[in-house]
Amino acid sequence: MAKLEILEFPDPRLRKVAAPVTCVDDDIRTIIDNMFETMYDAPGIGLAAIQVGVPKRVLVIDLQPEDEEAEGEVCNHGGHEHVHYPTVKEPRVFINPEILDPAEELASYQEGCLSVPDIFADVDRPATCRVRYQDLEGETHEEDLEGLMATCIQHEMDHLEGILFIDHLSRLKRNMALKKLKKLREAA
Ligand code: GNR
Ligand code: NI
Repeated sequence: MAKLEILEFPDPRLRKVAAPVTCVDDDIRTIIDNMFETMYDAPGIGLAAIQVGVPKRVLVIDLQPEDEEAEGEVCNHGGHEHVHYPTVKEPRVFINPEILDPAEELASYQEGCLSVPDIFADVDRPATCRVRYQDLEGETHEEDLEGLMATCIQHEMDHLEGILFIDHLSRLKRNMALKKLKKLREAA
């Protein structure tokens, strides 16, 4: 496995429309292995192949949910007591994904993007949707998604069309985000 370089805004390669995968072969499976290593290292909950310079319609996602069956650790910062559980790995691969039946109802999540580091903003998207995709064997599946998974797959699908989450913000909020990104880069 190898960690890959993540392209960052305003790299023009992030604006390309990714091409369908015509054959799910070992080359694609190697890219996917490397995408997982890159995503876990970042760390992030999703990654589109285009973010590592591969303009193909491939996504990996792992929401790494907390395992509430496991023993939690009580934590007390700022006088606010809560429990942290260890996370479990739930790696998901989506090849040639298509979004079906997006809900009219919207949900708002604070999004971030590994290609727009350290910038976070609320984005409204359809609260639920269906996804059709191929797996590592090239088999086609369909699945209903909700919550963070629905948001994340829509964020990743945008990457396949050359769209970034900052494109969904009002001009004022986008300009604020880009100003902050410039400042953070100057400080680094
Ligand atoms: O790590 C990520 N977190 C995230 C949070 C809210 C909505 C979407 C995401 S995806 C992002 C990783 C990334 O940039 N994927 O393209
Ligand atoms: Ni992203």
